[in-house]
Amino acid sequence: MCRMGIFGNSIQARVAGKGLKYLWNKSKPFTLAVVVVVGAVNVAYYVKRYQRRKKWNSVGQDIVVLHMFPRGRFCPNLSPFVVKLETYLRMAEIPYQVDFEEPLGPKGKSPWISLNGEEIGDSQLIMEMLGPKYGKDFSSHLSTEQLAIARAMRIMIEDHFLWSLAVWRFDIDAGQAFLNSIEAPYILRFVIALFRRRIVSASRVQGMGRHNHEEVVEMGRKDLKALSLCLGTKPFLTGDKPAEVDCALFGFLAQVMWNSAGSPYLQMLESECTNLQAYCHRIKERFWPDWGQCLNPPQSEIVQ
Ligand SMILES: N[C@@H](CCC(=O)N[C@@H](CS)C(=O)NCC(=O)O)C(=O)O
Repeated sequence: MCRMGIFGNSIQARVAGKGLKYLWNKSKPFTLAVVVVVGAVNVAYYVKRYQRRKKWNSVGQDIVVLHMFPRGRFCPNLSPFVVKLETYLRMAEIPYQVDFEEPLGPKGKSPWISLNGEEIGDSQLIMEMLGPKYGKDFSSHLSTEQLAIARAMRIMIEDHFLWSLAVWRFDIDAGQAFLNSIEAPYILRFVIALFRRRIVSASRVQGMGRHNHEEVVEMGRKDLKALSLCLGTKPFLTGDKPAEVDCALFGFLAQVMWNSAGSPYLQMLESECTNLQAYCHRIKERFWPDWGQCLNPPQSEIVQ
């Protein structure tokens, strides 16, 4: 159901109004039955929504509830932005709980958080809000030039490589590696098939989806190469210490490492860009000692 509830916005309300008028002229009892059923569904939706919020608000003061899609089989999440934010919560040692019941938040995207009754969307905005609130700044020692490079790398990965990865995931690979990376019942597989079509058409609107597959892959490879060169032999992007930018980079590289079997990007990490592979393992070992437990199904031994 639409997150705003049935007839939750004015266009929908107008279309519904016209539809009801038409039905009313055709058959009054049938129209009344439709109104009762739709009303009941709406009430049930809002009751459930209210109950969930009551539960999230009772987790405790200053404890973050992180809302996300279901866990993956090889990586804690198939959304790079979820892995980014969860890695950050771990790095900043901010107490949090996870929720899978409502993965899409106030901006219609995942991840989002609830904190002390407030609902906040967007991984980056959330991190920028949590840092000062919990007194965590992992970039305070960086020069303005380092900060500028970190931002450029993050945007390259989150706003450009994202599309090369999305086109590979949902178009070139037709969702195969994606579906293999998640325990999905058949109904969810159907939803994912619809989601896949949406992403492919979004990639055309964005522009990446208009290139041929070779061009898309080459663009993604160039991004990874640039990131690999920028990382060089440093343990983390900006030096010896991990910073916020590493969470974002890890979120994406983790998708390549663990959720993109057979991709040209994974091949690259295993050949030309082994420093990115080592970087992934470094961050995983440091912030995800319970990695196996965060998979679905949980794994007791270390999954590479
Ligand atoms: N800028 C957002 C991007 C989040 C995002 O694009 N999430 C995707 C999953 S990777 C999503 O929720 N997609 C669902 C949709 O678009 O309906 C952030 O940093 O949180």
